[in-house]
Amino acid sequence: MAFKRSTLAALSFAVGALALAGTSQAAPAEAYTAQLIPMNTQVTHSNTTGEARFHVNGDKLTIDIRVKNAPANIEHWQHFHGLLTSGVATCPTLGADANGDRIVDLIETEPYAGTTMVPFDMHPAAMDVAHGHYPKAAADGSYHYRQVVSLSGLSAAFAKAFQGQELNLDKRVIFIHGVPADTQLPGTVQSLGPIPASTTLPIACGKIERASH
Ligand SMILES: [Cu+2]
Repeated sequence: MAFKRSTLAALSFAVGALALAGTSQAAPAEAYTAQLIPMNTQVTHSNTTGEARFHVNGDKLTIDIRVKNAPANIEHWQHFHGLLTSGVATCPTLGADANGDRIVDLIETEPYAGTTMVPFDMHPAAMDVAHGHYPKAAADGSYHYRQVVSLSGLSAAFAKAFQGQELNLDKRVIFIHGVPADTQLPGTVQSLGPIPASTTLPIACGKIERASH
């Protein structure tokens, strides 16, 4: 009797495991990546690079961002930005420098990349761009940010903030921002409201593309 019961238990466990394996194979996993390219290197005096990866599995969205050669020992704001129309955002080049100060500031990115949308801070779905806690670069200028969020939760918060729009990651760009607060920036460098230009200065940008996996 005891033997039979444990055999049955083992069998049902095996069937359960098979069903689980089948489910995960059938789930439409989606992946996106962005290669981060440096911006405003004459201010940062370094080439800030890196990679962002997004992986969707069921309701789980995993956001994984690795950055190298960012200004060290400071927090770096990071978000995806996008257009409020259905258009596709692009990373601005030096041609975006409308006022000729040779710096592409946050406001000058808007015609290309649109508006700040989702913060990659500790609570992306809270959508609190200005008060979030962002990752801090180590002494060598590197950091690794990883968050797993509910896709439905983030999508709902996003739709509420942006007139029913969908996340549409492959229409967005990711920006890494921030130089030390004591950086001497020309007065022509614009920022968002009362936020210092050193906090919002873009230092890297990457177009988010759909990846096969
Ligand atoms: Cu941003």
